[in-house]
Amino acid sequence: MGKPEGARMRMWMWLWWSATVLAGTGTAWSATTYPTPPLPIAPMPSASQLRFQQREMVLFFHFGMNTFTDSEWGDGRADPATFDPARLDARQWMRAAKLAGFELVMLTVKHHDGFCLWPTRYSDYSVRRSPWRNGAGDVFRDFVTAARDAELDVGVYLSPWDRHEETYGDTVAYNEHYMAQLRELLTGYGPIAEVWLDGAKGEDAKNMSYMYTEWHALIHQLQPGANIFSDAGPDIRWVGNEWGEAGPTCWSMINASALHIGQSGDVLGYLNSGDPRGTDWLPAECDVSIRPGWFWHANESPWPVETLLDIYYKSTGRNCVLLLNVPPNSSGLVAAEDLRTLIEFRSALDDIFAVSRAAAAVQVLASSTRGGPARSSPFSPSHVLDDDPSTYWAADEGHSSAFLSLEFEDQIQFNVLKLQEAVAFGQRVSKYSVLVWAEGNNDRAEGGWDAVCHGTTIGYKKLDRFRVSQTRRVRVVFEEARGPPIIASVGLYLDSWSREALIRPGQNLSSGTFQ
Ligand code: FUL
Repeated sequence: MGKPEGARMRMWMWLWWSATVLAGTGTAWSATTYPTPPLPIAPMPSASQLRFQQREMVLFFHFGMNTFTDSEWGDGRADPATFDPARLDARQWMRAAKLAGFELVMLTVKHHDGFCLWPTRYSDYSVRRSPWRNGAGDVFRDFVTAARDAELDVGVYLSPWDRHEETYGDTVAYNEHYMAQLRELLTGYGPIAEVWLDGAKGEDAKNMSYMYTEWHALIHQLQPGANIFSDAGPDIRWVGNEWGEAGPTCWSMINASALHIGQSGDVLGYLNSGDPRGTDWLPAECDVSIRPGWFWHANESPWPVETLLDIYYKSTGRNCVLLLNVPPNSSGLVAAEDLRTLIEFRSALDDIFAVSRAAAAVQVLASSTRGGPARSSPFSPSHVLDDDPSTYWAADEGHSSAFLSLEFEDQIQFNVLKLQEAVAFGQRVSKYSVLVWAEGNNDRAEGGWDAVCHGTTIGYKKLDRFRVSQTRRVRVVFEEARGPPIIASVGLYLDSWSREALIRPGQNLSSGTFQ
């Protein structure tokens, strides 16, 4: 039989009281009514793709025979005796990576010329035949050891096009050769976080087919945590240019069936912006060099830090990962001027993003919140201010347009907005605006909202720059989305580094995001 009526009543009162006290004011949930997290909207990222996006930047090192021959695409005929980096010190490369705040470093262990930076058993065109360390050196080993010591993850670029290897042109023999080299690299050097493959090929290249399906399967078999980059994935896609610029609209989704490695000429725009109806989660990586060339050349210098910042805003700040190349010089060191630029780049980023003005908000209001507007809600709008990417505000079911308002006690000043979706639930927002409240004055007695920026996609991270605004109230209106918006973070910053006129490769300078 049940408990007597009085005891049952007291139990319910106690449950109600403890839930209310624990939850603070407003609606409280008992265990049975606790609102569930929202349904994701497919496609969704894998764990390693999420990890990839959270890194935000990767440091690329182009180093090899080209470093000594002043070339970009070696023909595979340079004498191995030419490779002799007298002061090679991979620890210095890692110091550069750490100072600049990178977590993953990637090396070109073989570029198109076929010269191998590790003593492969499958070719005689390698460091083994060079005078460097009397042929007993292994650049990749040094690289991996230094990276592990510095707690950096490792990626590897093994060029499919090989201008030296004599089996190149024979489909079966070369695929066997390439896969044997992949095996050496993926079994002999510990965990590999990224494998970078490209479809680049000269017009004079011998005709043959690469067995991508088998390559990809082998990589995932040997290194299940590795993301594979190529024009077409399967884990990371190319952004469609080599100057590090994603489209202002950039979805992590795309239809991979429309992409083919090495045949991206017709789909550069598609790669650049992704596809809201895409069935595959394939976030983009934006490769760009700190200098005009991918390899080090004595007569080239790094871009100014303002250019790097602009690249950062247009890659990391557009839902992509920036893959920045810093080519070590012929002594085997990152050149002093590159190091200086990297350090300046880091201090600019720290200077801009260290303090979010949004953190001073006394209140964050939302047009709706999943499960109801309780302060203790697991989906409360206040989560957009914490630094925890796993907490988020979720608009209520059925509300694919919604807004967040941040209220401040004192006026704040900012010219950069950061928005982050909780992309583990799929990418959703396709149109938003940012409004600031203008206090009443002679022209406008009542005050009103002014738009400072309009955007389309958000994704893992979106950064917008606009004129300096001063206000006590900021409202982000999510106008259109594939479902209720789920926002992990809102940040407001003051950037005094960016300039409207920037010198950068391959870009129309008048098309900045300033308004
Ligand atoms: C391209 C190559 O042809 C360039 O030399 C460079 O390595 C760049 C990152 O990828 O496909």
